[in-house]
Amino acid sequence: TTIDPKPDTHSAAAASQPDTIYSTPLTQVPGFAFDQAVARVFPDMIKRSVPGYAETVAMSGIIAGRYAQPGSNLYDLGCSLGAVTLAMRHGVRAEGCHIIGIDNSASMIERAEHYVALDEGRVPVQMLCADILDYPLERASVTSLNFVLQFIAPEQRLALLSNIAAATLPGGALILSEKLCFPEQEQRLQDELHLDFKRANGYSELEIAQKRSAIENVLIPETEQAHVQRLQAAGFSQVIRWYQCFNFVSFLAIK
Ligand code: GEK
Repeated sequence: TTIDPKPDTHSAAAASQPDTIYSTPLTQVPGFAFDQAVARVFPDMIKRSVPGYAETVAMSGIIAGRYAQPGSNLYDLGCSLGAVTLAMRHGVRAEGCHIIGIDNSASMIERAEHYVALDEGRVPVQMLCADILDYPLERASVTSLNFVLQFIAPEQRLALLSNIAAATLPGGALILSEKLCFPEQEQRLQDELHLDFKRANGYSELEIAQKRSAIENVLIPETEQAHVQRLQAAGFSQVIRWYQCFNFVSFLAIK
């Protein structure tokens, strides 16, 4: 696999506006939603909030290079602006593959289509505004859930993973990136480091506090053990943690 040398002038990351959504005091902080305001600042927001995000995106391209099978589909579920979609597009080497990005935020998909149109990759890409909980998947060789399962209601997570596993070809892969939670003592250490990361990226204490209250009950993290057990119960035979940066991890699950 060669790294694409083209300068990053068209991508969502290059075009992003700064995230100032929680910079002024709000009398009541509404629950977090992937609306137009968020879509507009999304690359800046996720880069400054999720340690290791850039690596999980870039390595999705490498993993797609190894696991994509000829004539199969690659899915980017909860694709937001399509960062993983495009990384996969440039990593795939097998012939006859299709990449499908799905997100239920119309604001995200509208922008994602724009970035896909600017990208010069040759693998066919389709961006769809749909709910990943009821979209039929088929002939999947590589599927990405890059920081998405954490936003799905916990009682629906096993059904989603089981659908993905059932649609995955033998030897196919799921990349699952998540914010984790830990036993009490480790939780405190990991939280501190994550907060330091946000401060180092220019978020104020007010922004951090208001975002925290907006995301509570919307982003529900689980332990590594819960994730690994559920991936196995869903039908994946091998699960490894290939990446971790503080409280953010990525698993590779093979059918
Ligand atoms: C990236 N993967 O850049 N159906 C479809 N989409 C959904 C659903 C659902 N039921 N629930 C949430 N989403 C991306 C980043 S962001 C992560 C993913 C974050 C979508 C939601 O609209 C949002 O775009 C995405 O999942 C989560 O690699 O913001 O921390």
